[in-house]
Amino acid sequence: MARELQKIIVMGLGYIGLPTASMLATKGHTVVGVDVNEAAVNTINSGRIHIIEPDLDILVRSAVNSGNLRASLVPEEGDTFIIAVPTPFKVEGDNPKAPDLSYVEAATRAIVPYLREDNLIILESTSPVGTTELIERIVREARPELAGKVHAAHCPERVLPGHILRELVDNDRIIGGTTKAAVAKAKALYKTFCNGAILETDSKTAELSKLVENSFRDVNIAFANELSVICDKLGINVWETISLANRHPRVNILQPGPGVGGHCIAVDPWFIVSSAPKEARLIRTAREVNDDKPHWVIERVRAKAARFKEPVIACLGLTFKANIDDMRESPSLEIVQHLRGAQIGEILACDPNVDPAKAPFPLTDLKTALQKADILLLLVDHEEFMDLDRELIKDKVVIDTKGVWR
Ligand code: SAJ
Repeated sequence: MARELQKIIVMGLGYIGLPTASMLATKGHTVVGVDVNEAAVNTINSGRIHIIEPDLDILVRSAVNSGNLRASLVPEEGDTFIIAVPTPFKVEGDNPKAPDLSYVEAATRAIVPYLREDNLIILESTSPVGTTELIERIVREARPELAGKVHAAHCPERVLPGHILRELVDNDRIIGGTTKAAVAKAKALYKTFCNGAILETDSKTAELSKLVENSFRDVNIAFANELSVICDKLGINVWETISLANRHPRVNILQPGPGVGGHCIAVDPWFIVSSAPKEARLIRTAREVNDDKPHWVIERVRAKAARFKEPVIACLGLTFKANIDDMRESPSLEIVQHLRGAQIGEILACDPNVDPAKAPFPLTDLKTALQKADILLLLVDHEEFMDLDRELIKDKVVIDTKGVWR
C-alpha cells in the first residue's frame, strides 16, 4: 500500500509534541507545529530547540531544513490534528488534585475553526477517562455541521525522557478511537514512523491504560520507598535487602529514593483517584507514600544536623531524576528548598546538570561543596556523583537517598 502523506497540525511543541512533529516531518509529512510560546516558535523555525533531550536538536534541524516542519503561533487547515499539551492538576472544590484540562480545551477550541469533514483529531496528552469524548463534544457544539464527520482518537505518548527518540519509534502504541474509522485512520498515520505494534481499542480504554502504566510504576516505587523507611527503623540496609529479594525469579522491586517527581508519575495517578475516589485506595496511598518521602528525608537531615553546632550541608542534585535538567515536581528541589528555610545550618546546593541561571537559588560547584560540607545529602544519582572518588567523602556524614555510595 502506498504511504499516504498528510498535512499534520501538532498543537504543543514540548517534550512530546516537538519530537513527534519532527519525526512525522522527516517521514515526508507536511507538519505545522503550533505553540503559544513565541520564543519557542522562533527557536524551532531557526532549526534549534528550546528543551533538552538527546539528539532532538539533530532531528529538529533536519526536519526544519527539509522544509517539512515549521512552527507557528496559530493553527491552520490540515488532515490530522495532534494535541500534545500539558495536563496538570488543579484544586477543584474539595479535590486538591483534580485534572486540569484547560490546555486540552484551549487547543481544541483553537483548531475548531480550521476543521473540515473527514479530519482526524488525535489526543496524545495523558488525560482522564472521557477526554477524547470531551474533545468531540467541544467540536460538535461549536461546529454542529461536522457532528459525526470528524474523527477522534487517543494515542497516549509513552516515551521516557532521556530516551524519547528511540522510544518514539520502538515502543508499542495504543490507539483508542471513538469509532472504528478513527482507529484505522490513526493507525495508518502512526505506522509511518512507529516500528512497535499498534494496539487497537476504544478511547476510554486507551485513556485508562496510559494512566494505569504510570500508576503501576508509582505503586511499585511506593513499595520501595516504604521498605526504605521500614529498613531504616530496623537498622537494615534497604539496598541489600532489595537486591537479595530480587534474586527470586518472580520478584522485581524498584529502587527507593527521595520521592517521586516529574510531570507524569507524580501527577497521572491522581486522575484515576479523581475518577474513582472511593475505589482507588491503593493508588491514592501510593501517591501519599511517595509524597511523604521528601519529609522523611528532611527529618533525617535534621537529626544528623543536630549533632553539629553550625553544620554545612551540601545537597547533591536538584532534578527529578538522573542525568537530565528537568526540575518539574522534583522531590530533591522540594527538600533543598525546605532545608534552606529550616535554619539548621548552611545549605549548599549543587547540580552539574542545572543551568545556574535557571536555578531558583545560587548553586555551588561540586568541588567546593565537597570541600566545605560536614554533611553530604545525595539526592540524585547523576553520573558525576556516582563516579566520585570515595576518598573525598570518607570523613563526611553521608545521607545517601539513592544508595549509590554503598
Ligand atoms: N523513580 C524511583 N525509583 C525507581 C524508578 C523511578 O524513585 O526505581 C523515580 C525517579 O527518580 C523520578 C520518578 O520516579 O523521580 C519518575 O521517573 P521514571 O523514570 O520512572 O519516569 P518518567 O516520569 O521520566 O516517565 C514515565 C514513564 N512511564 C513508565 O515508565 C510507566 C514514561 O514511559 C512515560 O511516557 C512518562 O512517564 C509519561 O510521559 O507519562
